[in-house]
Amino acid sequence: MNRSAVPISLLCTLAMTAQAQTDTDGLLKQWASAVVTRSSEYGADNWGAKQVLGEPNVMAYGDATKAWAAATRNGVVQSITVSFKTPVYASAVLVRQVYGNGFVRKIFAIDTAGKIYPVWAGLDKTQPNYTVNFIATFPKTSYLVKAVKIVIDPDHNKDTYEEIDAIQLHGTP
Ligand SMILES: [Ca+2]
Repeated sequence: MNRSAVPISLLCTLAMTAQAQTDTDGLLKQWASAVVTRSSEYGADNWGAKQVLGEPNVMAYGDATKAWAAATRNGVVQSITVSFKTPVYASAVLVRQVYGNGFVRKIFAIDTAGKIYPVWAGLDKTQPNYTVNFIATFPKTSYLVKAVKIVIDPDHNKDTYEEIDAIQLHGTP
């Protein structure tokens, strides 16, 4: 087909599937599609948990209405749990940090039956002043992952909220 003759209907299909992409090695990368639960949120709309859904839309470091922020700046451990359209054998989780960077402490994977597994814990060395796609990798799960829970340290930066713009799950269907 002549490249200039790609039908509009196909272009629309491509646009609609931008939420997920598959590498040549079969690795599916999906942005979060629904909020399962969250410990708290600063607002129902701006800074709400739903702001982590879909593709990144915060392009500058700093306090961002289009990112999730907890209700309190410091003092209470916070978490957010999001689900994905296609269950996968997961090998990594991307957490896009846009304020107070360096705050991810634990990640849990949740299988299609709702069972929760710890998959990552450690030192998040993400630096501030830039938006950063922090990627936590782990051995590929033996079970299909439907959702992930991200636990953050709200005291990582006492002067800021710790804010997440987007969450992506990597794995093979
Ligand atoms: Ca803080």
